[in-house]
Amino acid sequence: MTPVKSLNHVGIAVRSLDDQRSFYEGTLGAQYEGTEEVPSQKVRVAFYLINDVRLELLEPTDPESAIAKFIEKRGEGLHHLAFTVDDIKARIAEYKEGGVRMIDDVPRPGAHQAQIAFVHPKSSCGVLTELCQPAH
Ligand code: CMX
Repeated sequence: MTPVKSLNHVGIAVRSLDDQRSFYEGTLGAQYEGTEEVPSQKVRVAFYLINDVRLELLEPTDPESAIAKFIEKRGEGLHHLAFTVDDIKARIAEYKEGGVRMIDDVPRPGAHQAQIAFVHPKSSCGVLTELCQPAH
């Protein structure tokens, strides 16, 4: 198996991006990088940087969003870990070949024009895991 490159971001499900801003920016002192809508995932995301650690806060934009369902069932909180890869199609093929259960067989568009694909939490110790190939 080809190792992932690095931790890309930590995903946190929230009801409201605006309500969390004072904690992440004001209390933790994280650097706010901006907000983006990701229609394919039915979410609005805000990125914060703490040195080289990036946090992605995810707010649902639709009751059918995976994030809305997550919050409904489990409440707000840690949602996923995303790892940087440099050839996402090859990694998906490799993982499937190795018996890893993928949610996405083909990459889908994520924030910042990245290509993303999720490993099912049943294949990753209960931690929803995202592969992320940045646009640049
Ligand atoms: N982390 C860990 N486990 C999770 C989870 C999460 N974020 N979300 C769901 N689960 C677990 C559930 O607890 C459940 O476990 P049990 O069977 O033990 O109860 C299992 O996964 C199945 O969950 P479910 O509620 O029956 O199924 P859902 O319809 O909610 O689907 C999942 C779950 C993970 C397949 C779905 O949320 C998904 O496809 N996620 C990937 C896409 C996504 O999360 N997009 C939002 C982020 C977008 C972005 O980063 O841009």
